Amino acid sequence: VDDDTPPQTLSERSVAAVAEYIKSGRARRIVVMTGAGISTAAGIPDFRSPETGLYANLASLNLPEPEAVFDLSFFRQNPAPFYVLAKDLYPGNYHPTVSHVFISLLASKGLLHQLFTQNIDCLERAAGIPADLIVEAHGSFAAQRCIECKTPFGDAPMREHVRAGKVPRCERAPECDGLVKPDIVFFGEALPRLFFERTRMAAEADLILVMGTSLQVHPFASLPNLAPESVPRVLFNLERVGTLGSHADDVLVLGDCDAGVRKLADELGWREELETRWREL
Ligand code: CNA
Repeated sequence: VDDDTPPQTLSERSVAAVAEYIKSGRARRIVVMTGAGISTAAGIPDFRSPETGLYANLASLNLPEPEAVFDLSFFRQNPAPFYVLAKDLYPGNYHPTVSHVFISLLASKGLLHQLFTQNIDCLERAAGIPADLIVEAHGSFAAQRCIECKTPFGDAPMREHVRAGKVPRCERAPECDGLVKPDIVFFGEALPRLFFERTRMAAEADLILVMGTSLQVHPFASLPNLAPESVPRVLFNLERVGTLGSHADDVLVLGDCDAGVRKLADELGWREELETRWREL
């Protein structure tokens, strides 16, 4: 869109105007869409940032290609690289970021309609966002099961195996002995049913916040396009992604997402509350 095209909903294309829109009470159904970029400040590398990205780090594991770590047929032959990654990413190792806490603040204020996350680090839950407002589009480490007979595997033994760097196997052994995998969506696997049940929430949004995602993985990548064009969309990301910036009411906040979120919190008068909550978490 031409930068001169006047917005329909916001008074102007700025963070201040987004804050004004929220404060006016017209944004009651805020839908947030997140990716690995909101967790990098916690110390978890994203996938695609060169040098620091997870794919770059996985080079040391001798994978045919980095994506293999999330490939089911590769996992069947060699589950070890996934469990190296799992040991690092396992919930409990990391602290939620300011961006996670901002989303939990939206929830506390009754403004969060739905959060769609691609992350598997469970930091949304750790930040106190109510479970029913979270759609973990690519699953998470919250539960695990046998890839053959689908029998669930306990949380406590899972934690033990991951910590010890051991690959867990189905407890129905010796009959089964299949590999156990967290309910993380691997390449070629279907997304959780909840994702499809909740996409209508994205269509109902009156404000969309997209944070820390390259929007390269489908069908997640099309979520920001489901609401009418007059619905403001704000992108907090290092780079411009997807169709963000092409609507007259899109606001691009390029740079570190925690910095962008702090700017919005300042404009909303929520900054102190945000910092306090983050510190006390
Ligand atoms: P991605 O493709 O790695 O993209 C991350 C995006 O975030 C890029 O556009 C970066 O420029 C941007 N970014 C990185 N750091 C920041 C920052 N501090 N502030 C603002 N923007 C930043 O990751 P996506 O989530 O888009 O890709 C989808 C995959 C990655 C999902 O299936 C995830 O499961 C998977 N993943 C998850 C985690 C996690 O759970 N924390 C970590 C790594 C990968």
